Amino acid sequence: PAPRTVLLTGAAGGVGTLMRRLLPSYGYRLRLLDVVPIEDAEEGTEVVTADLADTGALRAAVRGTDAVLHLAGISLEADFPEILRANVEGTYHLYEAVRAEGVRRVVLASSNHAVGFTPRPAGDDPLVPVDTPHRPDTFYGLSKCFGEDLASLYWDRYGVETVSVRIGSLQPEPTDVRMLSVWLSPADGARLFHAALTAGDVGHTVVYGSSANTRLWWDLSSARALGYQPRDDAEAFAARLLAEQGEPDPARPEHAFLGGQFCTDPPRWGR
Ligand code: 15L
Repeated sequence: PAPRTVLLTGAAGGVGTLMRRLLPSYGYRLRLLDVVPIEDAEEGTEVVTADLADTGALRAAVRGTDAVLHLAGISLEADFPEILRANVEGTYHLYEAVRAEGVRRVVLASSNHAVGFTPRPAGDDPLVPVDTPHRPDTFYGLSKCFGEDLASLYWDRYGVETVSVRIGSLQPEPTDVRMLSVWLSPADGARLFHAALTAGDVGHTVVYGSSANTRLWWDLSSARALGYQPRDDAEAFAARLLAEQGEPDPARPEHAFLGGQFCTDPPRWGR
């Protein structure tokens, strides 16, 4: 049966806020979890305010759900102890709660920064495949590599299914030339998460998360195999962004790799 009650972790964050508005139209009943209190939840939506380190509260939040969309964690670079606590230990606590409560599936917010030091394809180069080796560009990206491997372990050992989504840039509009390649529109994000929540027998599947961008760098075929049909293309924003910022110069290190600025001068959490 299709999942109905879905726990959304990190529901107060950037992606969480967009998704909690879009996913109910697919028929989901959302339970929202965040360490930050959520005051503006839709009528009738359950809200849990808890840290992932509070294992009792986390188990109670997971209990009775059909699936978890795990977006919680630090979303930029930070010092290693902070990444360790929020992203590494936090994701471990989430999977332990899921295993203990018998929840069948997790959709995990991984990131392109798990493979951020992969060179950008140019000319006739093939798109970056989903099984390209991990090449994290930050401790943040390294924590996403950990999350993917944790998901693999919990599938092989405990039969917990995961779709790990290496999200590009999920925000309302592309704001720089890199996003002409990696943008995931909010509407396509909801389509992709819905596909990841409902596709049959995913085991542990890794997919890239972006719209059908003309300048795509990576291979969306594993996402399409789940039933994802993107409708948006960042190219609609290309003329304006290229006029403002110019064509990216591949000789510059911030334009040489998938991760962009994360490879040179990563934006930091909380600053
Ligand atoms: C990410 O993983 C970050 O969470 C987000 O803030 C963006 O920077 C995005 O990647 C990106 O690559 O644009």
